[in-house]
Amino acid sequence: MTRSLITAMLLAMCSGVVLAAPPAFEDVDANADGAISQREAGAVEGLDFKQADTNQDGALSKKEYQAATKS
Ligand SMILES: [Ca+2]
Ligand SMILES: [Ca+2]
Repeated sequence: MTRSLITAMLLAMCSGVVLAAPPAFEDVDANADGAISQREAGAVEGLDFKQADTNQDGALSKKEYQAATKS
C-alpha cells in the first residue's frame, strides 16, 4: 500500500518536471523532416501552434519551436 503511494507520488513529480521543461525539437519532430507539423506539435503540452508558427507556413522550424517554448 505505502509503496504504491510513493510510486504514485514519484510519477506525479516526474510528470511535473516534464511539463516544466519542453521536449527537445528533435523529440517532437517525430518523422525527422526538420519541421514540426501541427500534428506533431499536438504532442507538446500547452504549445499554441498558430502562435508559434510566426511565418504561417503551416510548420514550425527549429527556430520557431525554440522561440515558442523558451521560458
Ligand atoms: Ca516533422
Ligand atoms: Ca513556420
